[in-house]
Amino acid sequence: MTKILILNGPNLNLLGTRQPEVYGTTTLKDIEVMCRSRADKLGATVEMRQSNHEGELIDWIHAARDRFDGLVINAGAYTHTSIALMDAISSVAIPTLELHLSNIHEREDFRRVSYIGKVAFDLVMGHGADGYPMAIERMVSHLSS
Ligand code: CA2
Repeated sequence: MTKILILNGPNLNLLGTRQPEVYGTTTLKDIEVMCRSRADKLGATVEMRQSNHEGELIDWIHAARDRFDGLVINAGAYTHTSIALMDAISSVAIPTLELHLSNIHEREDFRRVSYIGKVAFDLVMGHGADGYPMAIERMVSHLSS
């Protein structure tokens, strides 16, 4: 069975509770339920985690090496700053999909740079919470092709 790890970076624990005009009203827990349901339909399993700490995200990526077939990551603001996360993804060589709630190409200039994008095979952005099950779908189809 295909096993997918979904990682969420800093501040995404606040989803659904602050700035609903930017990030919507769906909580991360709701998103986890949506992902699990989509994965079930596709014969896959998902594990979802969130951390506000770069090092913890890196440790989880390292540990994913022999445990997961694919990584879906919304690295939050680390997307635009973290060469360390990019290197961690390269080092484990797990197929990785970059995910964002918002369209990072239509926001501030500093959000246009993505280190995650340099090591990801695909990008889903601008679909809010619906982007998560969409990303699961794309990951499963990538892994089966
Ligand atoms: O659009 C996305 O998914 C982002 O990864 C979200 C990050 C942002 O820094 C990236 O440029 C794009 C910010 C996550 C903050 O999440 C919050 C959620 C609710 C309330 C406040 C922040």
